[in-house]
Amino acid sequence: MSSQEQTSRLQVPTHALVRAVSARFRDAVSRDGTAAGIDLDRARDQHGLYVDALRKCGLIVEILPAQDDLPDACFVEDCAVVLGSAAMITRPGHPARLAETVEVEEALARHLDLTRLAAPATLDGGDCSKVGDVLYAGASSRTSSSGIRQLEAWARPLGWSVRAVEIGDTLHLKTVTTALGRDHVLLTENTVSAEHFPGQKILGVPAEEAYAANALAVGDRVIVSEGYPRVRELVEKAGFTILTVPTTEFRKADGSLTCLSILFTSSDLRRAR
Ligand code: CIR
Repeated sequence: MSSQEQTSRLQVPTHALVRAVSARFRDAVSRDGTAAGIDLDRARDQHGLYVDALRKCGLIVEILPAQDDLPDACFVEDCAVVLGSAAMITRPGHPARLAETVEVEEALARHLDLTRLAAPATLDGGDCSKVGDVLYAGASSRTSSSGIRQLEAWARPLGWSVRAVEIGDTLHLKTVTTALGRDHVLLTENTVSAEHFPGQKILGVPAEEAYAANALAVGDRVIVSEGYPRVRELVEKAGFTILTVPTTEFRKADGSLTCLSILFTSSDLRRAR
């Protein structure tokens, strides 16, 4: 791996791409039909607080307008996987979400070198987790084996190894584990094996706080969902600075913190360095 690649891997992101909440957010995909109970005003307030937290982490936030005919479109994470100055535009695994990539691709093209996942493969960004120098890919109902093969063919020349992890009927890999950086990983107990993550300090999330295993790290700051004291304590004790954001309405649509943004370092800034 070149030193430039190593630098980009360690880079703290400078930008976040998000998309405002659809007026039809109550029609979002949800396994237990809970999205029907979303309070739209509250969801929009919570999205605003999320954007505030991203800014407090020092990120420049680009907000795409809501797309009312795409109820799940605020969950932009699933539309792209970013590695340094490159991004793969995905094909989300739920058919109702396939059209969500169009505006995300337009926005990221201004900053990153793009590759598109080819049909009929599918892959959700929520299944992709960068830990150290490994890109983990959840083999889920949304991410196909051919999607993971394409991910690997794209990521390997960029200096990443890809490791597939079977996640059973969990929605996404990042539903149960997120990397915080500095060799720390949040992992819900009794889900995927900690042996997948050699050399990492595992912060075991108890079942009653499983939802909060999805946290969003930006450098030394970590955004944690409000109302999960054990996870907050775990992350704080590991030396990170905590920001909390309420996410009750996104949870009703099976979404959590990482799902709501794509973090990247702008190529404009890279050029200026
Ligand atoms: C879905 O089922 O696709 C959305 N309602 C939730 C997606 C959450 N995204 C994520 O975890 N990356």
